[in-house]
Amino acid sequence: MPETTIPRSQGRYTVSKPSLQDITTMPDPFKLLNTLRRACNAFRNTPGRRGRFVQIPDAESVVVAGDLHGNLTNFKKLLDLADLAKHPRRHLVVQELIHGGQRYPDGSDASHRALDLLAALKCQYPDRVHMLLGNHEMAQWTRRQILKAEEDLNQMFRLGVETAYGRHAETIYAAYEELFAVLPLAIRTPNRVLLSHSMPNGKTIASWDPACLHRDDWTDEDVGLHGGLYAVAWGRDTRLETAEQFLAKMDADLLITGHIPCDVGFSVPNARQIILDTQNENGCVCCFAADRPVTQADLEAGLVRLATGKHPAESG
Ligand SMILES: [Mn+2]
Repeated sequence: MPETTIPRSQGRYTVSKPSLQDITTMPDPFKLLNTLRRACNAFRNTPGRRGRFVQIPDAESVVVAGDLHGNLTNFKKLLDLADLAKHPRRHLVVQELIHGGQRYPDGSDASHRALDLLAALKCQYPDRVHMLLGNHEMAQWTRRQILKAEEDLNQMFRLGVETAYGRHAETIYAAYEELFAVLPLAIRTPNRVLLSHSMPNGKTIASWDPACLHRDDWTDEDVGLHGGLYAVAWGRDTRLETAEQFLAKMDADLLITGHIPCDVGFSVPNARQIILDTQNENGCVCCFAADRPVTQADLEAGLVRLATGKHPAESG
């Protein structure tokens, strides 16, 4: 697949033009619809789920990725690395699958294909595959405008669904919205590692109420600019004191988030938190034991760069 890096003024995405074959091998829309609906049910029925929070009841290990933004190459590498078939007590967590630089020849956003892959995986491993709602999915779902380089990302996503599914696009798009509506925003592993896309910022954390995560329903206020769910998807704070307050409210010890771009695939902003970014060629994930206590150093030791399959320190 030929790749070109678009000019800086258009953002940091790498644009890939899929071949004709990619387009002609789109899944049958009726099969996809069935898969998406089954996946939605599986998300609703995930063991340990309460509202938009999942307490993983039992796991030997967890593989968690940062933002993927439609990068199917990295998504497939992640699946190879996680190898869920061979590790029956391993869980996989992905986040922020949509928007970004993966485009159809007409320029529309091809990132919906990552949702298709996720849905198939959720059907295959309903108890062990998870996705965290990112701010981009939240924006698409709540129709809050999100721009990058003056491009309306929600509209580009819709156009991509139309490019792929033509007259079935509206029905498929509605199924994606249903999927967004059931995705959790926080997951806690058995050994108290909290996984979320982001965290509320320092100004709001004191008044932020985790109850918003424990309800199945939500209000416009929850997902609005000052809402509790909005804060978990859109925050930009990475200070230790904020992370500690968030972890205390979520009854967890360590935090792994995405959301913030990291050129080297990860960042360690404070003594409780690791940020993962899995969307580019340096993309990293974290693989860690979930059946025993872990430290921040253990989580750092579990970093893997997808391109090399090695710890980023060994990847050069
Ligand atoms: Mn994000």
